[in-house]
Amino acid sequence: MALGTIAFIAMGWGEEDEEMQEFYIITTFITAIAFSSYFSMATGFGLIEVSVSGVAEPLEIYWARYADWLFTTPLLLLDLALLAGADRNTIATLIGLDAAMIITGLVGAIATEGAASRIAWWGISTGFFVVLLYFLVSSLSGQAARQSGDVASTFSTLRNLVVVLWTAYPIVWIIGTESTLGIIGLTTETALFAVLDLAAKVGFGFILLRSRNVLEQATGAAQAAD
Ligand code: RET
Repeated sequence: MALGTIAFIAMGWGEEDEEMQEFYIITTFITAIAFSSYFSMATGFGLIEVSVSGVAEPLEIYWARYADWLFTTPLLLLDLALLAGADRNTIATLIGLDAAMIITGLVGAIATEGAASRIAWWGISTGFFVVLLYFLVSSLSGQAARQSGDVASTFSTLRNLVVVLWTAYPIVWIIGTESTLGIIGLTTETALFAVLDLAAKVGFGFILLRSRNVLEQATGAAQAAD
């Protein structure tokens, strides 16, 4: 995450156009926030023990993930929305659904009332997620289709990446230790989240920022719409 942050700063260095700068600033913050979150988890600050009624062993919960996701997932959506030239209402709806998804997911992770209530919170969070995906593939994709060919095609690549990678998160959660099902252990779960986070943030950032031409066209289109 630190290397990604440095790379994105370097890629945006010397960019004079304010609208173009937005993409670099947003993407740099995404990995910088994740770096801080991983540092807190690596040093033990980001970890708590949660005793769940009816479950013998206390669960080890990395709450710092949720703090990271609460800020970084809206920023990822904002990057996508700016690329699509989306209107304010679409952006606000996506970010609202996303925040609801992460906050209810956090509640599920720290709930102590029993395994069933934790899984119920997972269900609520997944409900928000499904509606979020619906807006991504309907409204947002519809708005992106009005952009130039290159922008629309980068948008589709990134949108597909988001749909596939983000869908893995609730699956890892439910088969992992948070749900108390523990089909996979904490080490495997931690490794999976790390790989997903790297792909969804650093991989996403490189695809978005690799073509100056695409960003220029996207911001030009945004100006015309204004
Ligand atoms: C949780 C809890 C259970 C239900 C759902 C979840 C979704 C999480 C997602 C996270 C995405 C994170 C990203 C991070 C950084 O790159 C919170 C696991 C639906 C979609 C993309």
